[in-house]
Amino acid sequence: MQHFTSVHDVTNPLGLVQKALSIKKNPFALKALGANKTLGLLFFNSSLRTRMSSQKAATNLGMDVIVMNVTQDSWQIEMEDGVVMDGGTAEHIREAAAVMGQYCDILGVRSFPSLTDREADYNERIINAFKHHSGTPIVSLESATLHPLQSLADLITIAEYKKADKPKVVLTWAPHIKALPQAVSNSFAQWVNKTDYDFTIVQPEGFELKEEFTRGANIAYDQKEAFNGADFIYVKNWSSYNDYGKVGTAKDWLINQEKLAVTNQAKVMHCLPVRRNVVIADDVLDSQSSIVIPQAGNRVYSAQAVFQTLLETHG
Ligand code: AN0
Ligand code: CP
Repeated sequence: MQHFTSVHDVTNPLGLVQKALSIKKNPFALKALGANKTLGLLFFNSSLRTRMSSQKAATNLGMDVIVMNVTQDSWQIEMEDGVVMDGGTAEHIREAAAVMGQYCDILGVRSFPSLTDREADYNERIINAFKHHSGTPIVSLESATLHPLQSLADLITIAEYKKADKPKVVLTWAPHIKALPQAVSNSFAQWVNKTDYDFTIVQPEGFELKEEFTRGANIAYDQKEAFNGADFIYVKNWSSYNDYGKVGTAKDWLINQEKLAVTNQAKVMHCLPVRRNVVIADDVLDSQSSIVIPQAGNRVYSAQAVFQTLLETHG
């Protein structure tokens, strides 16, 4: 594995899920593998889980970690090529990424989309610039369009909780007050499509995700019908891909206990952070239906499986 920025970087995605499950049983076995290796974690945006779980995963592997909030702590970085840098940016990504590559053996990058310029966002300019200029393996800590460390943790969690070989998994859109990225949902779809699970994505008209990621899933518009017999309900808001960045506030899409009645005692998942009683009701989050906390716990083993594989590949 050269980088970890989408499911396409992984030769055997389901094998990586199994590897993470075995790491979870014995997380400190490879303390020597990461000795004298440095992980750099670069945040252009906020994070709780990704930040803490990546640090913990790296520590479990014996690595050193440098964390930087890029937009606050370092120089403002120029992303455009060929510009006269006489404005607010003090340093070009070409130098910044290359210098970070001098200090780090693996670089993780979090950079959210603008949600105003679809073409720029879907071209993944920032993560690709790090790939091109850093000279190190790049791990996505959630890019403009994908969040593969989250999706790997999601598949680990489903593997742990599923009662049938081919559970019915439903990704449902839920309302929100702000424009959120499509990244978590695009990525979840991309990874679940690598399994043989029964997979449905349900959303209001106009909130369909990009087909490149969803191809293979059942696309539905009736939430109640989609929930029928479901084993897992994966809840996420995303802003519109077609009417790019449009916020969806349809309150009747909120997930509550009443809606779970038609499911097969479904477990409810969410990547977090979640706004209570906007996206998911208290009566779900505070019930046995919710597995959002163990799901977040699995972010450690997701990151650890990825860092271990990169260390094994790059020596
Ligand atoms: C982000 C998103 O929806 O992509 C991060 C989720 C892991 N969520 C928010 O900004 C609330
Ligand atoms: N799920 C997730 O990536 O959370 P953070 O944004 O807190 O890292």
